[in-house]
Amino acid sequence: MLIKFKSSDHIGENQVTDESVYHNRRDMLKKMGFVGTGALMAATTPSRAASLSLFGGDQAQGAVNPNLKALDFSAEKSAQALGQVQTPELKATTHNNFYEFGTQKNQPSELAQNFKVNPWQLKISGHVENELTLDYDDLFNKFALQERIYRLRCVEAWSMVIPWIGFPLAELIKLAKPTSDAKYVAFKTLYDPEQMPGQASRRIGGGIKYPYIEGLRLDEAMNDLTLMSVGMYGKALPNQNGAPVRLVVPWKYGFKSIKSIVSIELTKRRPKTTWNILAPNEYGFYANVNPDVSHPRWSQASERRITTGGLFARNRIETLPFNGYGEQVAHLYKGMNLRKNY
Ligand SMILES: Nc1nc2c(c(=O)[nH]1)N[C@H]1C(S)=C(S)[C@@H](COP(=O)(O)O)O[C@H]1N2
Ligand SMILES: [Mo]
Repeated sequence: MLIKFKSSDHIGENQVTDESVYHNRRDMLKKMGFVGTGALMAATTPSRAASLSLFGGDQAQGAVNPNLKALDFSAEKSAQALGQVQTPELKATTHNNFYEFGTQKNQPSELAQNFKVNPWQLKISGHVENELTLDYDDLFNKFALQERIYRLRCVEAWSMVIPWIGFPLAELIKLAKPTSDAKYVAFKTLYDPEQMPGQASRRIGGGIKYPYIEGLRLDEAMNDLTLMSVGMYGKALPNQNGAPVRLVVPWKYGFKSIKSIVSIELTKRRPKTTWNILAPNEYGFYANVNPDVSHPRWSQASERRITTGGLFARNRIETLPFNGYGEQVAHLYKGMNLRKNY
């Protein structure tokens, strides 16, 4: 049975931390002596908070994963301010799709623990005037980081609400200065079978041809919703979620949101994409969330929202066109047949 989700539950998630939360955070940081050191000075509006926090403290998970550093966002509070049901951090970091570290949902959080994400190099190339390479620190310092609370809808019909931290992909692309030949953007995940057991073994990696590749049309890439994420839940990304940098495209099925990116290439032709190569009749290039177009093997009309569960949790919800982000993105597909271009 389908249960309707309150409309207030699916608006405003793309908004960022509200002002009161911002001030609370400032107060907290002030108490800790960070305000005035420059850590918050980049924040011009509540939605534009500063880049890295200077927290040196050992966060609960910091002891487990040396890559996790605290970012200066109060994710929990901002979600409350927006009155939405956020997926618990523990779920979002232990129920993963990252086939390079195994096809079982629990495998990436176990098998990615020693993955080395620093040093890192992300190269932006192709039809650009300004080729550039970002190193690990650039990912956190070159752009003002923002918090974006987005729904993530996997093509397998489960979904989460996750507070990401990152910067719009558009800012990076603008810096690279695309030429008039640039029509698409092609992304590539790291290829390193010594570190990624799924790349070394067909059995562990699900028979995908690696490296994992994805792509967007340039106008999709430039949309403000399209995020380069370096963190979640107020911390740097855990390895299993795509550290040190991953894409988040909230109106498309999760497989478009490619993890641990080493290359972004501006291209003239539409790039090939991993799941489309594997099963073109099941996974298209566009992969816009669409309740009206079933996967050949299951319906996409509803989804299982992963929350805390519990007595009052309404876990089965209707899937919305463009995952509820139609207002921001439907215009990109005007005149297109979305059944054909799935
Ligand atoms: N490189 C790479 N990126 C990937 C995947 C993958 O297997 N490899 N899985 C995708 C899929 S199917 C989903 S649903 C999301 C899951 O992101 P999460 O584990 O952070 O929730 O990552 C996407 N990005
Ligand atoms: Mo997915």
